[in-house]
Amino acid sequence: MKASIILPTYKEKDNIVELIYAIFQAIPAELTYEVVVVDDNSPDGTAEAVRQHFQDDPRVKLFVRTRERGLATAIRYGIDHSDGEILVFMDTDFNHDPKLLPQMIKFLEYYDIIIGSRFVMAGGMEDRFRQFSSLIYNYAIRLLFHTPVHDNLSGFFSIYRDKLVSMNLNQIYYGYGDYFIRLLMVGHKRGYKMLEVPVYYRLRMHGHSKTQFLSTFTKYTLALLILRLKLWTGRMR
Ligand SMILES: Nc1nc2c(ncn2[C@@H]2O[C@H](COP(=O)(O)OP(=O)(O)O)[C@@H](O)[C@H]2O)c(=O)[nH]1
Ligand SMILES: [Mg+2]
Repeated sequence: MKASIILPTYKEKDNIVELIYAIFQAIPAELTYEVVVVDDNSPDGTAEAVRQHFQDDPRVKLFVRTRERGLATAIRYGIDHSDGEILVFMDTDFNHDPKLLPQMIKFLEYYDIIIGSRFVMAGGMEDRFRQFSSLIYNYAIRLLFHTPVHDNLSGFFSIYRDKLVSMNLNQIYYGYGDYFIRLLMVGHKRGYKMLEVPVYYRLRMHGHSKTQFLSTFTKYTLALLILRLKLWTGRMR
């Protein structure tokens, strides 16, 4: 069994190399894996940093997209250009702790999707404002969709490739982090068993968040309403 760790990057020059080494450290020795970086031609030289350190390392694949930019389509690109039977998706700013990788892979024996979650016991965020706003937003999502998932905005998750690609990915992978809400709701509708493991987001050490509060809030809310309609009318399954 092989795992592909998919890492979308935009302006993560000072995080990505350290993160990849941390992933090497964290992954169980007996597992075959690849690290797939999908960089959207970051102007800070993220791709160059990856090349410098891992050019000759067969475990690391680097893709640089020049025609398109966007988190969800970058992740989709990573799915299409990787070959592990197990897929794990992570942010590259150390919000998503690589030490959780063994659990996220192991528990797939028992569940369909493993989610790194801030809102189950021992999870959380050093940034208290974002923790609070995400918590409230997740309550709204749970009310609107009757889903039991506590962190629908996580984006840190693992799944078997065949279970993911059996979904209609074109209906899911567009926009920003809202793709994850769509993915979970389709999974929930299909009866996928999900497990949330606690993750604690430390503050970003390097680089900047690409999320702007007000515009993200508006975009996600619109995305949620459209998703609600599509699920009601049976246009998403
Ligand atoms: N390839 C790619 N990655 C992106 C893009 N926007 C954000 N990312 C990556 O997505 C992850 C989450 O982004 P981040 O800025 O930390 O957003 P936040 O976690 O919502 O504050 C990080 O690994 C970013 O480098 C993008 O347009 N293209
Ligand atoms: Mg982040």
